[in-house]
Amino acid sequence: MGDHKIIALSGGVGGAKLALGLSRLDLGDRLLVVANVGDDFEHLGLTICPDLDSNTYALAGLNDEVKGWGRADEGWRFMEALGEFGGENWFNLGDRDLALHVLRTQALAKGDSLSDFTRAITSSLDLTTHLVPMTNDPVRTMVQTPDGALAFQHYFVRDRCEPVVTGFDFNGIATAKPQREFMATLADADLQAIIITPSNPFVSIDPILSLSGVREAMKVADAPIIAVSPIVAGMAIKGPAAKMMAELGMPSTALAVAEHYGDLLDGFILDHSDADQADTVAALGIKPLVSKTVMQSLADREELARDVLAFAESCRS
Ligand code: FO1
Repeated sequence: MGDHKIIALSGGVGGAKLALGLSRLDLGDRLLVVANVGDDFEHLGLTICPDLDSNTYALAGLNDEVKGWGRADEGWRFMEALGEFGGENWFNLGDRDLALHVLRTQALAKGDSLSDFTRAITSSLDLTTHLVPMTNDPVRTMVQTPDGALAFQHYFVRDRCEPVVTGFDFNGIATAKPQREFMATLADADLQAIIITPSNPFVSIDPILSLSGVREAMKVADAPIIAVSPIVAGMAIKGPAAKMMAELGMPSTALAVAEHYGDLLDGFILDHSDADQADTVAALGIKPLVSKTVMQSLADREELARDVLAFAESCRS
């Protein structure tokens, strides 16, 4: 293979799992993972970047598989002390995880970009996969509810995804510049595939697609655009995607996700349990592939990654 390049658009848990699978296919530094930053927020004076961190920890094998976020082998003594002093303890920061937030806050304060800092961390972890934020500029997802707008982490963690969702705003999106390496790779003649990982379409993928120039650049890119459904048999593997779809008046189906991404897609991968929706996906002009999209083991992650790349190849020809 030439130095074909692959871009994976990733949010939290689901995206990070597929990113890890892709990173194990000997793609070396030809894999670029672009992480959502809409979940980021300032908390206790720290800049927290959950989706960048989920992808960093997953790629480095440091992630907590049970919680789906943060690090394995974690301690919570900081949180205990914080609680004892009456500090805000609704957002759990592990003792090891805290180091990343403190260093990031320090780096940003001295003028480093989020990309610079992320590169410093991934190289300190000897990662060959390139991981970049979708932008270096601040973008903050606001969740609209009947009782007003909620900052994303207030919706997702503090309020446990209970509020009814009526829509989303991505504060800062109009002026945020897409990350340089991301846009350069989209324009790269050797680009082999653009993968929309099985992350939440609304709060993980849409912020990336909403950056100015990104949709246009993806449409003119030489590579096929493949999405993996985050919905399996009407449910999200993890997180509020299915609940959001129901509240937005959409069916909570893989097909509805394909329709959401619409004419951006060349291919869409559904799980075996949703094989009956493949024909309707095809009728949208999107090539369907039925595969095993639920990733429990490391082998599942690698298998799906291989399927995605083979499918992209078949969509290209
Ligand atoms: N998610 C939770 O449900 N509860 C938490 O206390 C929590 C803490 C946390 C700390 C650091 C971090 O990087 C992620 C954390 N998450 C937590 C997950 C986070 O809210 C989500 O990963 C994303 O924002 C959505 O994918």
